[in-house]
Amino acid sequence: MVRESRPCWTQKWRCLLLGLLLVLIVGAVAVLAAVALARGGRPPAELPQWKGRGSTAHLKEILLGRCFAYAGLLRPELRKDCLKIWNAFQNAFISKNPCNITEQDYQPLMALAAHPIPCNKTLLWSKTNELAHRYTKVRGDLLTLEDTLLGYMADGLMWCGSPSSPEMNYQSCPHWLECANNPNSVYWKMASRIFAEAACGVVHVMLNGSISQPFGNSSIFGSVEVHRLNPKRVHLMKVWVIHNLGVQSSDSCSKSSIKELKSILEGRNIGFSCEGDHRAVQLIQCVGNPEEPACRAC
Ligand code: N1C
Repeated sequence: MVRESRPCWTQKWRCLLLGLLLVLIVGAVAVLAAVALARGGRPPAELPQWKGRGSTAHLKEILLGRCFAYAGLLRPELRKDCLKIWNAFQNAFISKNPCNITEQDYQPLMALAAHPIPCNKTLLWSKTNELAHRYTKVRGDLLTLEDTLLGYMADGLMWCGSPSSPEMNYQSCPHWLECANNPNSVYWKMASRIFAEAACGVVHVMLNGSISQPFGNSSIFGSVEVHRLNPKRVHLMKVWVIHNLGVQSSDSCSKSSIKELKSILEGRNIGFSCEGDHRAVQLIQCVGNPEEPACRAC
């Protein structure tokens, strides 16, 4: 009897231990899966594949760094809370469909980051991104959107999320041809609208005379900013049409697209003036190309 009961006990212990081990393994797997799910840790392959480039690496660090640099060093009098601004920024698009972003999503961010812009200082631009910003850095008499907190923080960055994850999508983001209401386009359209609405006095715009349509009515300048200037506050738009150096500059102010801009402005009761190759801008172009014939004259 004793001999028979020993193996039976050993077997029972073995069964018990095996069962316990099984319970532990299943438990550990369940805990790991729960943690992964809570972190949204889905493998990257499950994120949708868009045609545009993905969110900028280290987006949070860059955006926060820029915010602290702007609000802490350049304009400390604005007293902005960069951590709150970052939270409002990410809440606009994280865990959301990147083709379905609305101005409402960005409303809290825009309210937190807004600050006044002095009259007669607004410089708008279209297809002259680099030159317009070189001009404002050198001259310091006009301000672009990138000289405000909203433009300064987001300049050159890309961002988007996904409804299936609380993380940024670093793989890809929708190209504007895939869907117009993507986080990037909605941001720039909204920030540009607010910037234009705040303008007063004389507003300048730098357009590219070396392309067939210096004024494009589907650009942000042509579709948003021109229509959002307040005629009660803005009385004149000074248009600068700039050509690439070395290209025979035609009389760009009489191009049909500039005439279209003139008629939109006059229809809105805003004055219009136009100048080809504004001298101060040309001199900035010449700094990089002193050998160009157009530059030798000076
Ligand atoms: O479409 P655009 O130019 O006419 O937009 C330019 C216009 C400027 O006056 C700015 O106030 O709209 C504002 N703006 C920016 O400040 C800006 N910075 C970076 C609009 N877009 C801006 N970007 C990016 O460049 C953004 O990704 C957007 O789609 C482009 C538009 O450049 P564009 O076609 O030369």
